[in-house]
Amino acid sequence: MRSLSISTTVFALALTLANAHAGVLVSSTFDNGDEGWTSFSFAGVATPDFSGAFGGPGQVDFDGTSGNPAGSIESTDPDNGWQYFVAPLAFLGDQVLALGGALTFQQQRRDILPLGQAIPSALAALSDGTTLLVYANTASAPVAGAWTSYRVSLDASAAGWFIGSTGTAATPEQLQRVLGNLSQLVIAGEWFDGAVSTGQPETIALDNVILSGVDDGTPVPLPGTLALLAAPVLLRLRRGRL
Ligand SMILES: [Ca+2]
Repeated sequence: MRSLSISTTVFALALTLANAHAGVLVSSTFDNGDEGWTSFSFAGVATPDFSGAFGGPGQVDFDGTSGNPAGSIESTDPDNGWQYFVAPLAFLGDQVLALGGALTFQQQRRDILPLGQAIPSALAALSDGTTLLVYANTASAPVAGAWTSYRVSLDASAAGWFIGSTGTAATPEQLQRVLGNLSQLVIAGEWFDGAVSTGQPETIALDNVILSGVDDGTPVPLPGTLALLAAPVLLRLRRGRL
C-alpha cells in the first residue's frame, strides 16, 4: 500500500502547487534573461505624462545573480523623464481574464539615493491604444537590500484606476475593455524625480512580475516560497515516511 500512498501524496502535492499557481496568466521571473522587458522615459514634471516621451525607449540590464530568487532586471535612470519598465508582448493582447485579479511585482533599490523624495503618481499604466488608464500610487519606494512587494489591483470595480488624459475615475467597463486588448503595460521604474544632476543615478531592480486572474490578498507567490512549502513533504517522501 505504500506505493499507492506515495502516489496519492505526490498527486496531492502537485495539486497543491497547481492551486498555488491558480489564476496566473503570465509571469516574468527573469531566470535566464530580461524576457523582452525594456524601459521608457516619459515626459512630465510632477507627474508622468504617458502621452509624451522625454528620453523615449531604453534598455534594461539583466542581472543573473541577484533576484528573488536569482535573476532580475534593473533600470538606471538616464535622464529627467519618468522611467517605467515596459512589459513584453507576452503580457499584452487579450488579458480580460485578469479582471478581478492583480498585477504584482517586486522591486529593490540598487543605488544609495536618500529615500522619501518624489513618488511617481502612477504605479502602473495600461492602454489599449485608445484609452490609457493609470493606477494611482500610494506605495512607498523600494529600499536597498530587500525586495518590496507591490500590488496593482485589477478589481472589476476599477478602484484606484484613473483615465490618463482627464484624471477622472475609470469605469469598470473601461478597465475591462483595456484589459481585453492590451497594447501597453508599464510599471514604475524610478521613485526619485531627477537623475543625473545628483551624480548618483537611480537604479531600480524588478523581479517576479505576475499578472493573475486571482487577487487573494497574499504576498507575491514566489517560486522560492513554493519550494519551501514543498520541501518538508519531499523530505518525508525520500525518507519513506509517507
Ligand atoms: Ca528572479
